[in-house]
Amino acid sequence: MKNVDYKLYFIMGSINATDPLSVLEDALKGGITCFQFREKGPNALARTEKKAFAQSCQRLCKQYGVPFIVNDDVDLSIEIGADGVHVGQDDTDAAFVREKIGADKIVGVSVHSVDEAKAAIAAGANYVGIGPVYETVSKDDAKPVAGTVLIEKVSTLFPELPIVGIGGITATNAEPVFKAGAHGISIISSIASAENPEIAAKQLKHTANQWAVKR
Ligand code: TZP
Repeated sequence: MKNVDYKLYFIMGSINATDPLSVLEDALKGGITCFQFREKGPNALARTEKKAFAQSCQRLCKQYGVPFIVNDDVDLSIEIGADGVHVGQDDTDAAFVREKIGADKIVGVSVHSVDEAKAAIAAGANYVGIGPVYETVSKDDAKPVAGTVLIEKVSTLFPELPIVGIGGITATNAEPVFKAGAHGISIISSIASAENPEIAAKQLKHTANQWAVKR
């Protein structure tokens, strides 16, 4: 799992769509390159239901050859053999995640400062998420809108570190995110809430292909 393509990184949980599995399949058909299973919030699934839903998402991702990353739940990721784990600053410690899931899995960390990016690298992160770039409707406790300044700083300091921008990103506002140095864009609503998620993903992929720097 070393050469992961983070260009179009879709994130979704059961609360983000009325028919989440069909949205995921449409997103996969539309060309997403990475998927994060993010089962969070007051109405999120738990225990056996969460595991069953995760496995259904994982099966679809496997079918399309797309990495399947679990948000925060290290035990679930190990239990089902996920490709990696993504953690925020208030979640499980990234170094602990790395130790538990092993060197060949993906560890992603959300960061909000250069120091947090440095700490993520030291903990063994494969990529960092930076945002919210724009206003988001998908995270109640999101930090204030940050624009692309931190993406630019972190990509200048650590040119080898894959960065994904997150928060309110659409096909029409993604260009500055790539121009700031991001390898990819992380998306919930502009795919999950789209009238046609497959077309939405295709449009985002087209934009990403246009602006992502060939590395
Ligand atoms: N972290 C920062 S913003 C955000 C997360 C999980 C939500 C992104 O969702 P959307 O709908 O693409 O703004």
